[in-house]
Amino acid sequence: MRIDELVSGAKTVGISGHIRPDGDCVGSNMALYLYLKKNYPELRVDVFLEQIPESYKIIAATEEVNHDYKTDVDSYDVFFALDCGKDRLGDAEKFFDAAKKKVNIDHHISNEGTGDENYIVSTASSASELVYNCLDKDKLDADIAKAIYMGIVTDTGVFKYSNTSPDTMKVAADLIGYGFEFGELIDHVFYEKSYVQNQILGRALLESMLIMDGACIVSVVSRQTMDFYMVSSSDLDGIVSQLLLTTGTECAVFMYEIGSLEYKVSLRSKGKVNVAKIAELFGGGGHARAAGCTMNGTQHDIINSLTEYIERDLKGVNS
Ligand SMILES: [Mn+2]
Repeated sequence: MRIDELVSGAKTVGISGHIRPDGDCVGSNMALYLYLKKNYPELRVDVFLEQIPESYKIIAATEEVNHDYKTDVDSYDVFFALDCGKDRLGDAEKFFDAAKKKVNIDHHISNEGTGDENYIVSTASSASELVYNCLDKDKLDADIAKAIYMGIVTDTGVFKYSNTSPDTMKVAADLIGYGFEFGELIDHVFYEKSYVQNQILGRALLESMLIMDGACIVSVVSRQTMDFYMVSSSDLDGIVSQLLLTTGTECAVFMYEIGSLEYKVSLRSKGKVNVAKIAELFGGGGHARAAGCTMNGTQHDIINSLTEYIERDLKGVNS
């Protein structure tokens, strides 16, 4: 897929990604936005995203993102859905549906392609890596490279998850050649935490429990605790990964309350447990080692439901 060919002749282009944007969503959206603004100054380009977490605002032009989903364009000539299928575009889905040409670039295995033109590679590290593949390398600059790099870094856990391939590293190598402070970027978007983020992390670790003879670690944060520390869901990023760093664990479950008897559940695995399959059973999805879903019930009900499947994988029943 070539972006330059797709926008050839277009006057208006819209871009959006999934609700509750993560680093890859912001990175891929901003990279494409910056690329089009830089190389096609005549083109009207709008990028629509929900509120962007503060740490991702290190990327250029994030203040130009349209958060209220209001536009005077009835039907975009081209509309890009990045890092999701059209069903997860939230308020931008109507723009996608109305667009003259719909383009979908994604790396989620559950996405079969929801555009007229689709570039879906489930083995790719990130949507950002796929966007990079579609761009003309001679038309990039440091700001665009930095946005793509951020998407790759966040979706690979800094080149650590199994979705990191030799191709990913080659793309990353090319990107740092454009010249930006990649060490500072990684610290800022990945390792640095606000004071309250560190507090809630500490609280989640303190209250975690080892189950299944230490093979699985579980932690739950209630709405009340979130309110006490005045944290939002994005402040909880990284907790589940830290839980999985506990020696001897194969699987980590982190959940936080989003409503009455309703929890957002994050699952991580070192490999023996396929957490994507488990999340899918409960209407969620993701990757074999990192997945999530929303579940209803008391925290004990939810843990019991999950542990049945985790245990099955640990005993190798499914393999
Ligand atoms: Mn992604």
